[in-house]
Amino acid sequence: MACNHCVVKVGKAIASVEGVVEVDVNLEKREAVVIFEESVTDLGKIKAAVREAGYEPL
Ligand SMILES: [Cu+2]
Repeated sequence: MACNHCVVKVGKAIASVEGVVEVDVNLEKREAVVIFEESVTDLGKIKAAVREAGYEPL
């Protein structure tokens, strides 16, 4: 992630995952805080969405 455009893209990708309640992508820390319903989705699906958007989740 290099700029605010990336932040928006990653944020949208994560937000589009079913079960995600809230997402906050931080450019400086290079991290995303995601609140999601564990009965609906999991970290693997969220990371897959980030990968699909063209970014490599840590
Ligand atoms: Cu960018």
